[in-house]
Amino acid sequence: MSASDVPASHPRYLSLLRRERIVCGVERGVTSLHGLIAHGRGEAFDYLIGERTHLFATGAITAAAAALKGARHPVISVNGNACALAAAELVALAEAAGAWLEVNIFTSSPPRELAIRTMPLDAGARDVLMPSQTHAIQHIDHNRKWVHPEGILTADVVCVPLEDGDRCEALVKNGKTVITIDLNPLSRTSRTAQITIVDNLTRCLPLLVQAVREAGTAPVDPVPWDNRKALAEAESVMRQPQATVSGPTAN
Ligand code: PTJ
Repeated sequence: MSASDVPASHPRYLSLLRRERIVCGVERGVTSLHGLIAHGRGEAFDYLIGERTHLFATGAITAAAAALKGARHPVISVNGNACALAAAELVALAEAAGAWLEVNIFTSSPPRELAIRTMPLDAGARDVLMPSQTHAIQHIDHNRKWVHPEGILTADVVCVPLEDGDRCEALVKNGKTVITIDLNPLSRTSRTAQITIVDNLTRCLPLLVQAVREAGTAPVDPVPWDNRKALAEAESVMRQPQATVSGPTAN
C-alpha cells in the first residue's frame, strides 16, 4: 500500500505522504539512501514539536523573508531531500524572492545532480544552476565546495534547507547570510546559520513564500533576529512532554 491509497482522513496522512515523496525521490535517483535516514531523523524531531509550526518558526520565517527580499543576490541551495519533498514550493520561493536555485549535494553524484535539476524545471523553474568544476567557496575541502560563479559564489544570502554543518559553517565564513530549515535545533547547521527555521520543510515553505510575497516590491529593512533565543525556545518546547503529537498545542 502506498500513501496515495491512504485516505486524507488518516491521522498520519501528511507524514505518510512525505515518506512517499522521499521514497519516490530515491526511486527516481533524486534522493540518496542516506536521505532516508536524514528524513527519519527529521520525523523524530517533528514529533517532539507536535508536528506544528511554532512561534519560534514563524518569527524566523518573517526574518528569513526580510533577508531574502533585502538581498542583492539571493540563492536557494537544493539537495536530494529538499527536492523530493518540495520541488514546487522551492520554485515558488525562488520566483517570489527573485532568487536562483542551485543544486548542491552532500553525496557526490553527477547523475543525481542532473535528476535533481529536472524536478524544479518540471515544476516551472526558469533555470536551475549546477555546481561548476572551476569555482569553489573557501573553508571546505569536500566536493560541496564547488559552486556556480553566478550563483552561490557571488550570493549574499543563501537559503540551505537540510544542510550539513561543515558547509553551513563554510558559507558563513565566506561572508554569506545563511538561512536554514532544520527540525533539529541542536544541529551544527542550526547553530551556525544566522536564521534557522525549526520546522518541517513542507510546512514552513508555503508560509515563507507567502511572507516573501507579502513583502511586495518596496525596499525591505532587515528584521532583527536572535537565533540563539529561538533555538533555545525550540529545545525547550521539545523537552515538554505536552508538546508531543498527542498533547495540546504549544502556541
Ligand atoms: O542530497 P544530499 O546528498 O545533499 O543529502 C541530503 C541529506 C539531507 C541526506 C544530507 O544533507 C544529510 O545527511 O543531512 P543531515 O546531516 O542528516 O541533516 C539533515 C537535517 O535535516 C537533520 O537535522 C534533520 O533533523 C533535518 N530534517 C530532516 N528532514 C527534515 C528536516 N528538517 C526540516 N524538514 C524536514 N522534512
